Amino acid sequence: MHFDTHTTICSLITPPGLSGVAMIRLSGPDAFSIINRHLHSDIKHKASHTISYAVFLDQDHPIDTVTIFKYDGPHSYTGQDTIEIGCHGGLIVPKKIIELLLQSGAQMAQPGEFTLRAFLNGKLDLTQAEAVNDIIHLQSPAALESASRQLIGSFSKELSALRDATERLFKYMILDFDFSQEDIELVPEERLISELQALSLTAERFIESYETAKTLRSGHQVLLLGFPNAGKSSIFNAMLGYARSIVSDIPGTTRDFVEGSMIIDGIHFTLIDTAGIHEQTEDAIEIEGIAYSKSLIKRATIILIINDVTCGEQHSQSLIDLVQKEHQNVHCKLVQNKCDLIDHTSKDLVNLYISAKEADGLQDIIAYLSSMAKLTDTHNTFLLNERQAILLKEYLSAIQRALALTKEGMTTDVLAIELRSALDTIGLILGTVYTEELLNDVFANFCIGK
Ligand SMILES: Nc1nc2c(ncn2[C@@H]2O[C@H](COP(=O)(O)OP(=O)(O)O)[C@@H](O)[C@H]2O)c(=O)[nH]1
Ligand SMILES: [Mg+2]
Repeated sequence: MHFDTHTTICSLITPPGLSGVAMIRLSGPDAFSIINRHLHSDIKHKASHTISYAVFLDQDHPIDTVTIFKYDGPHSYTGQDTIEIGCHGGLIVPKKIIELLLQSGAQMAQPGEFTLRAFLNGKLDLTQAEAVNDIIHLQSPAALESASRQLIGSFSKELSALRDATERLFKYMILDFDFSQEDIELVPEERLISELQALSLTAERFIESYETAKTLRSGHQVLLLGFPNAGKSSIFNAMLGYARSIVSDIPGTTRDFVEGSMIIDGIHFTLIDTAGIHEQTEDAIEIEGIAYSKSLIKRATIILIINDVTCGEQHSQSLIDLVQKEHQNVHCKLVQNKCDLIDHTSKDLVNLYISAKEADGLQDIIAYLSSMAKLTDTHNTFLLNERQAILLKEYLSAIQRALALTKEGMTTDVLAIELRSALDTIGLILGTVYTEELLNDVFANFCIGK
């Protein structure tokens, strides 16, 4: 990652390929002089935040008719002088324009570099920069509310409030220690305890929302698990409404796994069709598939155990036992399939009774998944990521250590050390304290042009 902001960088900011219009961004101290080399008129005289029509030139040769968006720094995304060129899309024109901008002194932007500059120039804090990437990669419509709240800075605001409260207490402790030589106690112990408890509660509330954020971010992984021939692939296909998997009556046809996506109640569900679990198989490829099924059990958030009801309702009990052994916290539902072949008078309310062949009961599976989607509170959640959650846990540990020390009657100078480290973790979340390594980690997942 380049931390030097003195260069002028450019890249395509829309997806490459056939499109009516493509956008190219050019940002940095020489943005205006570089674009000037390709226009008839001087862009420097144009007012900021205006759009003009122009012909983009290679020497005197016209390349394309374009629109030029001008932003004077610091009033731009990156905080630097910025030009956005709207040219015609396709494979040739945007590439040619970028080539010419590079020849005129621009450098190719690295993935995330525009947002890195926005961060370095104080336009965004680190949680907002992370939200930019989140918004681009969202899979669940229900996650948009949390991501956009983070983008406009609501999460930063709450974190800053937590930081300010921690800092106030920290300053009291320093003062208190100075006065303690004169036997004056500035902060009574009960007040200290109640303030530390309040900080700890706020941090706990944030950390709790991480679990919800994980679901919002990645959706649910729904594993279809069952013995060969139980009808997993048939259910998978019926649910996705189109044939993605090979359906056959030879046991063990699905050798690998196939994924399909669906959105239910705003939450993204990845449906995973696996190879059947069949311990006696001689077939090496299938054995590999089985080992993979076991590893998929660990990754799943929901497991549908597909049972061929003609083999008996209890036929898949060993699979339920296996799931419970491998992954205790997973939501697991038994689906009795091939109900068209039996007279199922013994239907109960806990299991699902369906026929993939006759597409009967599929709505019950969808209703079950929908009930899982509704467990996710989409309105009161920040889209915490793993980095933020880890740092918040460190914050919480420091506050809890301070709390324990207070109860042991430790002097405030010792408590202040814990509060100092708590403050540092919030600084790392917001990016007021950072290292190049931290920024590399955060921006490594960005796409080019962002
Ligand atoms: N009668 C009936 N046959 C089914 C049903 N579901 C699947 N099958 C049949 O059972 C066989 C195995 O299905 P498949 O989906 O490949 O099973 P998998 O090995 O679990 O993926 C195929 O011949 C399907 O047509 C069902 O609900 N009723
Ligand atoms: Mg199959």
